[in-house]
Amino acid sequence: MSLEQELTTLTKKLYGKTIKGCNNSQLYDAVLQLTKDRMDRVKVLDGKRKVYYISMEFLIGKLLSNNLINLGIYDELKDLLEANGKDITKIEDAEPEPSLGNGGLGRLAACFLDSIATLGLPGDGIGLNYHYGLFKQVFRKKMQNAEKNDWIEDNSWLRKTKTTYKVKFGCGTVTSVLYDIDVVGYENGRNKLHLFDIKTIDESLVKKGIYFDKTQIDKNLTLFLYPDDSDKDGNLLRIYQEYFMVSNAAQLIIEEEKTKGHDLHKLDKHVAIQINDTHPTMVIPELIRILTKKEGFTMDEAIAVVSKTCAYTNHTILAEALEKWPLDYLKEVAPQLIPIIRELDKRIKAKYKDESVQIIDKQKRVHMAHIDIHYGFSVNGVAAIHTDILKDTELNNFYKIYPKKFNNKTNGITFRRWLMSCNPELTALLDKTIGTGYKKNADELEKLLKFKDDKKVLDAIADIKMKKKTELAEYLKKKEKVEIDPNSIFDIQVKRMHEYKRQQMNALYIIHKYLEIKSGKLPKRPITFIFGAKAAPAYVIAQDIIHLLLVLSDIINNDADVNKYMKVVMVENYNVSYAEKLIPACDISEQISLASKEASGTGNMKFMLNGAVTLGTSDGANVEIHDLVGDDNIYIFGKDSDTVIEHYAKADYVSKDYYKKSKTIREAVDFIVSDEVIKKGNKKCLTRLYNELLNKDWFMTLLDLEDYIKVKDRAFRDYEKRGEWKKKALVNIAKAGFFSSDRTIAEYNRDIWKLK
Ligand code: 26Q
Repeated sequence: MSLEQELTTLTKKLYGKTIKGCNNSQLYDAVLQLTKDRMDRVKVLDGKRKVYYISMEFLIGKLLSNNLINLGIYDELKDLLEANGKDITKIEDAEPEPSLGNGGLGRLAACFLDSIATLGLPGDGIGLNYHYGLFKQVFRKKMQNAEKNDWIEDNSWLRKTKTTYKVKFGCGTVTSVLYDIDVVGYENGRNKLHLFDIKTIDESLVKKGIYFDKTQIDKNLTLFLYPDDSDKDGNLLRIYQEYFMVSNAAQLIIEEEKTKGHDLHKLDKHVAIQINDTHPTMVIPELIRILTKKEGFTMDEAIAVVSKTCAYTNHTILAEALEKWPLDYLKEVAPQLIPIIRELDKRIKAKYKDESVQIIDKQKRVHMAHIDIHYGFSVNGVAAIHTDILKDTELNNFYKIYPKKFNNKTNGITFRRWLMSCNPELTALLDKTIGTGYKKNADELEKLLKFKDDKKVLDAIADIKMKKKTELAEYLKKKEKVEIDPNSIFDIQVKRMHEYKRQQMNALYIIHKYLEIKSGKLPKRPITFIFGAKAAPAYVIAQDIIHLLLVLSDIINNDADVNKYMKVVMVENYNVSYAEKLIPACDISEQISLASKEASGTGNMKFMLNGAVTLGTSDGANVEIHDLVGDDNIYIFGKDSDTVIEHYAKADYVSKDYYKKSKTIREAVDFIVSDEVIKKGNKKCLTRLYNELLNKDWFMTLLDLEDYIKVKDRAFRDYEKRGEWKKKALVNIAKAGFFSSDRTIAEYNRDIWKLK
């Protein structure tokens, strides 16, 4: 059946209408069904060994375009719809966006699933089916408010399966239900994302905003991702979620192995389990528990085989993000795991006296990462510098014990979404200029370098950038009620709000620029500063930074002397779909974390691929971007990670010293609590932020501020050398091939999973 016949049959069946007769939301339902039917026909990937990627987060974004691209029918369907007077992008608007992740770690998991299937490797994701996911951000009175994101509809990518398991908690047993989402690779086979839910979920528990009774586990378990974990009940709920996920994962893996007739004693020959940060760590003791209690293994046998099956990825060195759960909490949630965890701990204590490598510490807290490192066969960081820091400092004591376990896997992104889907114009230009081979082999993007001096190609890239900026300006006008000039420089920082990412430093630059303009020093070209960021509801200073940005945007955008030269836009509810609009329109990509703190970053890669130039510190994958593009095609500033690590070691960073030494810094910081700002904002929030910067500044904003201002101003000046800037954009695109998640996954497979 032709695509046209297939779609018409569906529109008739669902709505009794022709394609032309349907509205966009009806067409979405029909196209969704058509895509699912086509996906059913794609071969299921299998092989001797299979990987299970377990993660509390899969930030998949909308799936329609991606699936159509991977099936190879996007263009055909687009043309068919167009012939019927319909616009495929409008149809995609009808798809709700799930928010099953916070940020980088969750989005990485989604890119990885795409690449695993694209490389033809058998591998499924395992996670949770949060009904409201991460909160939806709404601004009121220049403050962030959190609302639930209701994304599950009757017709969706989720397929309810017959699989259910029992999961035993200290407080009783719950029954799980499994939902699957199919994952098709680009011109390749099919895997699954398994999302577990509870049978007794009760959405009516959520009364207002994102508040609900945290103690009714049998009703609330899968309502939200990361409930506010600032209190004990929040922490406990998080542990309930983690145990629920891994208990289901362990049961599913063992069931699949048995169905295949595999001997569980050879589990490691058939299964690799990738533990995405420490959140799924309990899968290790849980598997050991099942093998010893139900499958007749001795403890030694179970530990040996599980240790050869599980591999751990570390995504952060921030102390507060490393999970250390009180043993009592774990006991409350999953008492049956306690003897296993104690046994694992006993074996380590017998072997090593060093306190820093123990599993259970003197305060009776369980260090989850330590379980992974001792009882897994691989430990990887997510960018070269991050892995080096793990080896040399953070996990040095472990590295000395297990040097062979440690390896680096620099993150990557799927080009299907972050180029082909979000920037079809650039994709078409690349197809025309270097052929289409780069879609399967991203290194071929380097062919573009041959056109470094080709005016036609350079202009074409610049024209596409202008088109994407114009589209974004139109979108922001509708969505955020703000008018921006596509001829201005688009300087964009989008990522979770966190002090280490230093959005506050960008805010201080903006203040500095504002004060300069007020004093008559005008920029050559207007600048549009764009932010997007959600802050954890319990993270007070992060909320204050959002507030400051909203206040600044109010002051600046409404000041007739200034708004000709600069504007500030903080977009509401930044998510994957928003990223897909912002990233292709960016000129300058802000990657300004305190060196050593951003494990990798992946936004940096998406921006580069779309021809933005990075302004960043020597942190995470910025270091590798720098190596690839060279000094002329990136703006690096600030102190390096060694210097920063030394400041922490010596505890000798005093922010006030920097404040006192520099008039520029003083003026910018003082402005936060000036009458002008306080009049438009909340005095308590602004004063708190001011005091934080002056008296603590744990992430050393003031350390790098002057250099940041200097280098950023240089970047803005360089933007005027249009010919040179266009070359920078071209080089960034050409060198982005390394950051394809296909490369990352090929490395995971070569060094860790060994699937084929
Ligand atoms: C910890 C304890 C208790 C509850 C929650 C957590 C928690 C939750 C989420 C800790 C960390 C996260 C998320 C981390 C994350 O997204 N890290 C990012 O991972 C990306 C992919 O590797 C990197 O590119 C980013 O640099 C890193 O910040």
